[in-house]
Amino acid sequence: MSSDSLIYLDGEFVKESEAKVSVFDHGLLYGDGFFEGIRVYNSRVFKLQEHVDRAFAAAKAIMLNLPMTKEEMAEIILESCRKNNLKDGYIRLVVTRGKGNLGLNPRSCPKPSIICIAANIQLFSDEVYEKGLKLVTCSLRRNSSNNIDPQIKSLNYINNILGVIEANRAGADEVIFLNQNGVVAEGSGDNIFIIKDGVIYTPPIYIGALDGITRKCVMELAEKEGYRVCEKEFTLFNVYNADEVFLTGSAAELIAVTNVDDRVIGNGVCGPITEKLLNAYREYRNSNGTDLYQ
Ligand code: PXG
Repeated sequence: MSSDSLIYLDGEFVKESEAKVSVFDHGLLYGDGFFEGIRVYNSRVFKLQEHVDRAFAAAKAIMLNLPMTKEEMAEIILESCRKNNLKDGYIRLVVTRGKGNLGLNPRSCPKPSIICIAANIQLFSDEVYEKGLKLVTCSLRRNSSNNIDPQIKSLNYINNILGVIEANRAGADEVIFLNQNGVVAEGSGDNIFIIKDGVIYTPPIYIGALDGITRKCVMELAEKEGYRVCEKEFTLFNVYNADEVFLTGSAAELIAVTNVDDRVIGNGVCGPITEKLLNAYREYRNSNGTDLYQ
């Protein structure tokens, strides 16, 4: 996005160069807040209601009173796209506890900060979608709901970032996080699926994964295509021996995984069911969403 893009910041649209938050914002000082990553396709915001609902659920979980209704938040997201003439791209909604003092107590923060950035997105090339990703298992475990519940898309993504650093160091594209029991949880910013003997499996959310909006959409599309979809715990053994593995997320959409910890998955390229689901997903997202100009 050009540097003169317009950012929604606490009630007004300001130029990117002037969109500044306080150094006393508890989002910055303590990671006290949450975010959403949303896609726009063909002038339509994809799964807008679902993203707004998830934001409000995060707000409730961290006891942050949003100074607006769900309808008003949806309108901020739509208006951020309109102001920037964004027809295809990526929206980042960020909510922080707001400005306070140097102390953990959120009582010093009278007003949360609401930020909405409408931007372009760097996509993987077609070649990557065909070739698939290389994953490594992360040495760190996914946050457990005993501490930061993975269902909160909190501003504290250090664990996930350390995962990305591990992937970088290993020459891989992404990591697999296990939960505290050694069960497969998800990636650093995406949900995981495996396919075995024509059945599609994904870990249940309660084991420690984000309730991904793409995940849910892909599960519904797969069922419509006639596949059995099971939410079931599985381990790395099941991943290594799967016929196909793929990840889902708003940014990557649905992308094949063809190598995990140096084990080749299936034939080492995007498998037939993954390809079929990717096509179904692309078709669906091209024709669904909240119209910016309706
Ligand atoms: N798991 C985690 C931990 C995530 O952060 C997903 C799964 C997928 O959820 P959705 O609802 O998008 O299907 C996410 C998504 C990015 C980016 O720009 C994406 C996410 C977080 C940070 C960056 O690629 N979140």
